[in-house]
Amino acid sequence: MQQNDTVTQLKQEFLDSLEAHFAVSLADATDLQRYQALAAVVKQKIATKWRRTKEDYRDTGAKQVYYFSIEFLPGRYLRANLLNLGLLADTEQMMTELDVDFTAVMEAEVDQGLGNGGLGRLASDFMDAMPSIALVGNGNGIRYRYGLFRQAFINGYQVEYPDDWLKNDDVWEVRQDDEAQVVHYGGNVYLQDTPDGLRPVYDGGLDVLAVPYDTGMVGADNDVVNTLRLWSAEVPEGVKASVSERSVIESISGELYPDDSNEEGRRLRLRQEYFFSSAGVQNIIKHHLADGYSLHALPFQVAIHINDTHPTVVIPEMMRILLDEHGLGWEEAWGITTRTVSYTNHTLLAEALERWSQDLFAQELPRLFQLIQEIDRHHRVSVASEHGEDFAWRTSPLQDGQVHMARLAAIGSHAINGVAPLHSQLLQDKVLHDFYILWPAKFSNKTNGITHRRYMHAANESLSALIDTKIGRDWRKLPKDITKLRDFNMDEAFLRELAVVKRQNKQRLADWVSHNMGIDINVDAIFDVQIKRLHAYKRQLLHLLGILTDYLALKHDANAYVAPRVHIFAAKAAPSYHYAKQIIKVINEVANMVNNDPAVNDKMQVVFLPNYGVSLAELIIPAADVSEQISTAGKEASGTSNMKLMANGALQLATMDGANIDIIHAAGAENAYAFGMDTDTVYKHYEQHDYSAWDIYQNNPKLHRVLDALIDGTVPNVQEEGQAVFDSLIRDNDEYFVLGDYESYVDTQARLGQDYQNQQAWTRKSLANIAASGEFSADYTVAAYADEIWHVPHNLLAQQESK
Ligand code: 7GP
Repeated sequence: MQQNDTVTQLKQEFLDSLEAHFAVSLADATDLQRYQALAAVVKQKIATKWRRTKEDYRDTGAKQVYYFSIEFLPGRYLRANLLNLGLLADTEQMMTELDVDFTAVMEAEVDQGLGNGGLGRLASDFMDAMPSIALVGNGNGIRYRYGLFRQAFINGYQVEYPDDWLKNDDVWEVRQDDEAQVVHYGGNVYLQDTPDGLRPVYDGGLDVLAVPYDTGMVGADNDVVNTLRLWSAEVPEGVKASVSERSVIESISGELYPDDSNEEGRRLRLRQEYFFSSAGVQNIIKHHLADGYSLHALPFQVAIHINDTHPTVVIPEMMRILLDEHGLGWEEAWGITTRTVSYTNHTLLAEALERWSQDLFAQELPRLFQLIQEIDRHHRVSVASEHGEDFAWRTSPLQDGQVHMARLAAIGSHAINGVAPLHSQLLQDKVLHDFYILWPAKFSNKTNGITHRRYMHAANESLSALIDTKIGRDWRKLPKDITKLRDFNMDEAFLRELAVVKRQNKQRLADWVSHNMGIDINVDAIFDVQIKRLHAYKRQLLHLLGILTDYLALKHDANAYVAPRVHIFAAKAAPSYHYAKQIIKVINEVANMVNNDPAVNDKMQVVFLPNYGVSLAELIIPAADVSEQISTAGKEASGTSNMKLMANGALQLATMDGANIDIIHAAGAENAYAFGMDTDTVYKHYEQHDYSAWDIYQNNPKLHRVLDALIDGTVPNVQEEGQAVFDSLIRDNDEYFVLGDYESYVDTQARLGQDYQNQQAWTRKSLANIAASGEFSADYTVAAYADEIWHVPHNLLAQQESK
């Protein structure tokens, strides 16, 4: 009865909203109008909780967490918000009653793509987890005018179009003019003796107004709504800016720098980093003081977390404010700063550890540079006596004309963590080893997590509902409860139902592919999925060599045994990452060749879905049978698609890297397909220089033939790209050991293909993965940050106990 009331009320609100906003009836409204009208209704429901949450935080003086991240990758909000508000089912019913295609309405929302990949999506998963466990945590980032580019393929090449995500306005955000902050760049700075001590005097430079746009982050089934604050760069009021000055200023929040792990950002990127760091810290301190707290209370009232090194300038910026604006002494300011800031590292790739030229840094941020010099001096003095000059040298923020951001982050924070056990170990043992010697207690591991709400409850409603029928609904609140599903692994009827759900999800994806790409894929085949940024270390290439192996086997002998597979790729390559784009071209040409060859067609197909993003992930993941997590061991910090895919019942085909290890352990080795070199072997090869791609090529005739196919015209239209791939593997000795893992990969694929033929046994393995996925919930991850790093309360345990 009550449900019907909610549906009736929602219906009225929705129709009223359509009329109020657009003066249209439902029948005449476009999907976009329907979306915007419904979103406005939802926003209204969020608003009250949001206001109350803010008031509550202020009144109780709760310690606040601020998660600083240069990327957030929220995807669409409507469905996730409805789910968390407990209104998704009612809304679906309302739409059915109104005879409206709800999917089309939801798809009218553009994906907010203000991030590149794992790091940005993790930040958004945390934004979902924090309010859901009643944790006082806010996001702080940049409101890029243009998100990551929209990807299309033309002749198999990646083409990048601007992602104009604000074209139709963003329904969810609220502009907060009275919270704006001025951020200063460049000019000259000199120190003047004043009665209060040395004070900087600024001469020239550029003032930029940072205007925040806030979005409510809705907790699941509670009354908590936290804030994601994204800053936009504008010309300060009253400043006469020339056209070119204006464009310099606006470019600061103009577009997401298409950087992911290895591309170098330059001047604009540094400006962006300072922009949201400075605006955020200034604003936090302003409120802290306005609420009546002393600066010394900062570490007790505020935790600032820096998501990788991009916001590291938070550290010298905080020092600047405490010293220059509030006259604190160095030691007290340093104590406050380091006790407030904590740092997560997300990468082991040496080339991805941020470094800035000191000249550039000093030009753009002259006062901060002075402060970093001072931090550097203090650091050297404090470590040299015990550890020697050499040690001081290689741990100093300033070395060889560069500013080393990871070092600054390690020195200026009280906690440093990696994102999976192996990764955290490697940080301690290798990448940040010197800092581990200095401060072992700063180091910890916080294994990444995902939000099952978005990736499972919402994206895979039929699976979630089926699970409810077996173990009730508690697991939706307490993800680890999903292990109860293990009791049903001999329940044949249940296994059949699971298989039916998987098949429906595969059909849904197949419909999308057919509609958008004009390719009809075989839903009886294994959906073999690799979805992630295109990067050499992630080795999409290894997957491709496997495909070519099957292809050549079938061409040679039409009866060769190859389990039918649809190979599904989705990935963006950074626009300046030439090699990654060449790999895309080769995959697309192989796809073309395979898909148009009737001789192999019933056994294999290859599709590369364009414009990978959160919404596409939500469609692909529920449909996956196999999750390819095949990075070179020791290179992938954690991975998170691995967790999403396991939760949806895909089996991992994986190297022992990042969180793959933990997933395999949780699901049971017999329910995954591990292969390839481990980290020790990889490191030994690097150290002993004993790896020879050439020898492998010469000694493995099958692989030899596959590689030749890239350069002898077998794969058409890839003269240049096929050669580039070949050269990187053979001439440049295959930095990521693609060939070293080839044999093991194809053998494991063959075994997997055999196993798939026994549907029941396969589904049982799939069930084991789903049942083990609970521990990878971001709710637990965030709770661990809260308990061990931020020291703020949450109610995850309370939920567990009250059960
Ligand atoms: C990624 C890591 O590559 C991935 O392994 C991890 O799961 C994810 O962060 C979340 O921790 N890194 C990035 O996306 C990135 O931009 C550059 O790293 C610092």
